[in-house]
Amino acid sequence: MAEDIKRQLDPEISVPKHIAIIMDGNGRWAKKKGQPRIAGHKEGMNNVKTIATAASHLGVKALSLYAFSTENWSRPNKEVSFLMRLPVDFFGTFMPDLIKENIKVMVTGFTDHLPDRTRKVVLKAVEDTKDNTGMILNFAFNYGGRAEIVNAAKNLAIEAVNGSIDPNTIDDSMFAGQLLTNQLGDLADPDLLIRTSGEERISNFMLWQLAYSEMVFDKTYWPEYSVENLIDDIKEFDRRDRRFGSV
Ligand code: V07
Repeated sequence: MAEDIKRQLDPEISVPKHIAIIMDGNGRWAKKKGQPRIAGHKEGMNNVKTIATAASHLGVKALSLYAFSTENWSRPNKEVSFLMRLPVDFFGTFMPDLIKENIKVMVTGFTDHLPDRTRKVVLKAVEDTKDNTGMILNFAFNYGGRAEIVNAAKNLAIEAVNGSIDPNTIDDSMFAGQLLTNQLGDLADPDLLIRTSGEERISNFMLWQLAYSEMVFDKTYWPEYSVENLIDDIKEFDRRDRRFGSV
């Protein structure tokens, strides 16, 4: 299986180490099929399994998925509670495959205010896969880019006030050390951002980390985004990377 997927990609092609995806178009996909929005979310969750497995087989080192933003709390209550059950569903069915694939689950986001059951399930998945050495599957969950930057600034301000750092020594790397993605080490910054469904914005996702990333906007709705789409987007990344490298 891993070899099957890998063979679809020319070995000359450079695979991004860290791919980040804004999984957009779930609601519109459902609408197109005359189904409720939550049907789109459910189908979108199933597609996370397909794409995460393929990315792992293609040799991606980290895959970050924007699952829930700090702004999504303003959606209707019913939709929010459905979304909060998706991680429970996800790990309930996909945990054995994650273990088999040697995938390490991480979460980037503010996990303290999540519903109890959701928080527990997510933290357990992180704990249960912490010694895995394969691809990092990083869920941006209750994440917001500005909130992350504000949080980093606050941490440094506190340290400056209590005297443990000299504010004049604050630089890029010290700042990055306070961001939630610091746990990803040298994989913190995505090489490639993909947004599905044709929207061309970053919507508060990884504002700091995307500073130098290639961005590919794919027209496919997330529930229909296939391994072939992923491979096409990696090829587009490779073409840009080559142009850049040849100057
Ligand atoms: C969600 C499915 C994917 C498309 C985007 C909207 C709906 C997987 C998760 C998830 C999150 C954390 C985690 C494990 C799985 C998820 C939400 C929505 C809120 F640790 N898919 N998915 N979470 N959708």
